[in-house]
Amino acid sequence: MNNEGGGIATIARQFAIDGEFRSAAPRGSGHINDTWLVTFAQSATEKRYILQRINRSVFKDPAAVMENIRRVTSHLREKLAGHPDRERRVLTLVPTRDGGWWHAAPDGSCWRAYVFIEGASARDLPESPEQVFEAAKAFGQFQARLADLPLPRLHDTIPDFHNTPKRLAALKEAVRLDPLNRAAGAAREIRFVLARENMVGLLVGAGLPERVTHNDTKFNNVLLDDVTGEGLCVLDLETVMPGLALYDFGDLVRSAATVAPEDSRDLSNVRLDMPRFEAAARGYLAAAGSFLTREERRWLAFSGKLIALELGVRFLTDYLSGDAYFKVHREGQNLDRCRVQFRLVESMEQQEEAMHRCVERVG
Ligand code: ADP
Ligand code: GN1
Ligand code: MG
Repeated sequence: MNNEGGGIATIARQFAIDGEFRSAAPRGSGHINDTWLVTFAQSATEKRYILQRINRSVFKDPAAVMENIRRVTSHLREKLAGHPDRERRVLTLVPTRDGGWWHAAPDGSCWRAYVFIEGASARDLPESPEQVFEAAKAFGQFQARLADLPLPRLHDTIPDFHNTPKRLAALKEAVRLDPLNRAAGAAREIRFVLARENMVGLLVGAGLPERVTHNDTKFNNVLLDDVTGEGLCVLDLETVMPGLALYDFGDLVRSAATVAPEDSRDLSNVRLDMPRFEAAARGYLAAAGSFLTREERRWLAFSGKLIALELGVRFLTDYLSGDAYFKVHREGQNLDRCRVQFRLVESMEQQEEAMHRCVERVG
């Protein structure tokens, strides 16, 4: 991902940004979109923005995605009225010069821009339980602030995104088709999933309330303040849509209550880290505890295991299908990612009782 021969400058100029384009550099480590940090000279200073190319094969309806983001950011902004640091606590979309919220380029690609939030960072892995607490609190607050989002219902930007039974069905189909003859080399992982088939339908079948949820609460989708360490702003809003509160807690647990990279090839230090899990539960409940039902609380400890299994299934499906969905930077990376998630599942199975006790203690 480079400046693509000045193409980024041309795209950036489509947005209503004053001043002269200066530079563009790739940003972040997301698996789906392409993100650049772009700089414009404005009088004597430089101002920074985030420019993103929306992945069109993942997000089939960019207009629906952008309408959701627009509604969600406006609502969050209202909720933060009067907050002295409001501009750093919610994403600000930059309109295009022709008054839209996204730019459709002649080559069919779709782009959006945000004001860059200064003095804050997103990390792939937490450095401490305190950082996990802050991220969890920010995601809990995000759900709390969106609980009274006025109707209509948000668009389902990716239908059945966290429908684990359908994710399993897609895996079985990939195994059946096996276009690259990779299934034999992943036989252990396929067996691992089949042995856990009975857990995939538990959350969707639990009769839990539908809420507005983020659905991609990976640790690196929240900015932490560089000075105070506070969980400042939730990012990556394309999958904000109706869902279960537990999807967000579960995804945070699998990405933050851990000490190893998501694609680690050394599985020896992949585990559910209990101090980080406790921090996730404390942070999330500090913000979301007021609205969660007793039934939702009952599933908190389970949700991390389910989302780890589901994500492992998704990585494995993509590996078998030829790595068309998640970006890969080396051969076998999606299989490595799958193995990490499955190792996390095993670790959570081993610590299930302790996780339940922890939720009860902090809740
Ligand atoms: P992806 O879908 O590729 O994960 P994200 O929206 O999460 O894209 O953005 C990728 C990275 O860009 C983030 O992890 C963060 O470092 C940075 N980023 C995104 N938006 C902003 C923003 N408004 N201000 C500062 N940094 C941002
Ligand atoms: C993708 O875009 P990013 O990197 O934040 C994926 C998530 C996965 C995550 C795994 C739209 O998130 O569902 O949990 O990778 N996003 C989408 O790292 O599929
Ligand atoms: Mg992201």
